[in-house]
Amino acid sequence: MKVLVIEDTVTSATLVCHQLTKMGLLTVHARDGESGVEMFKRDRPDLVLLDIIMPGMDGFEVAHRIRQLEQDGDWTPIIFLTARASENDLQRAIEVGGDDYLVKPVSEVVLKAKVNAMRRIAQMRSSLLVLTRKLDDANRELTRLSSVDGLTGIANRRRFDETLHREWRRASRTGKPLSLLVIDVDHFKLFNDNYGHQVGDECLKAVARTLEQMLRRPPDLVARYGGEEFAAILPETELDGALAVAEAMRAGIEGLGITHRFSSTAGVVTVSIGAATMTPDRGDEHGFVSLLKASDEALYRAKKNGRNKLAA
Ligand code: GH3
Ligand code: MG
Ligand code: MG
Ligand code: MG
Ligand code: MG
Repeated sequence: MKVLVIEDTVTSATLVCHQLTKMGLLTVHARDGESGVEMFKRDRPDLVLLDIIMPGMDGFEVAHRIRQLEQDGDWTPIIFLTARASENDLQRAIEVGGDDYLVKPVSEVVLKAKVNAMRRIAQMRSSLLVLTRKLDDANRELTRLSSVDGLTGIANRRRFDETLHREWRRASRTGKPLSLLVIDVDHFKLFNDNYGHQVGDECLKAVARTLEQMLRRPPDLVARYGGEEFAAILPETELDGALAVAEAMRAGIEGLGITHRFSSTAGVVTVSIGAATMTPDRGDEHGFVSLLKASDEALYRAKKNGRNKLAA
């Protein structure tokens, strides 16, 4: 711990520095306010002992400057040294940012008590800062986890719902079309029943990764909607564009070549995709339900058409 003593009277400074050194503390001494501020900048001490009456810049001004030099979250304890504790002086000492005061000549016992008290406060304060930082990190992680699907790592249903609401509202302001894809793995019950749930899980992860790779623009989002069903939100996208993304997804999943001998489609895992596009009316904030319904109905048609298909 480094202590900066700013005191113009040499005898008083020498005594205080001697006492501090005996306590095992490192001391630096400045003989006037100006050099005190400079030393503060250079040495960044852990504690400042500050005389009030000095030629040139007095202790009040020095304390004020030190508080201005501190960055957000910094705090260096300042203990004033005063010849007589007048109420006026103490009042000002507090106003300019002082934390405590010592009456000269400084008693070794009182000095020790006050330095230790400041040290304890500083330690508690830095523990608190560390804790606050950890809490912030934990909070961020919780926020992230609350929007991520645990199995596949892509967006979860909650994030999907929030995004759909938001994008629908945005589209209702901008008058731009909003497209939705609902993607369902074909005969996935048969896949699970024959290859096992664990292989099924691995399959879902691969499907999710591939679907995400097929997105084209930053605002596009694909989420695990539930079970073996996924959904993609494509803002400012016409049906043509949505179908192009859907076809890339369909072909991409088929191209993974995950064997599924029990599927009626291609001998590999495939998906069926329902697409719908709507341009919300101005001020229509809740019509996204009809967009979901239209995509679901399209998905049903894709399934009926033989699976591994798109429908709109
Ligand atoms: P369809 O082609 O008509 O969609 O048939 P399907 O078998 O895929 O549809 P169904 O809805 O009958 O079955 C879905 C299956 O998906 C049921 C369940 O075993 C499986 N499933 C849902 N969630 C998970 C999961 O998290 N992991 C695994 N391994 N399987 C899941
Ligand atoms: Mg003085
Ligand atoms: Mg299915
Ligand atoms: Mg089904
Ligand atoms: Mg399903």
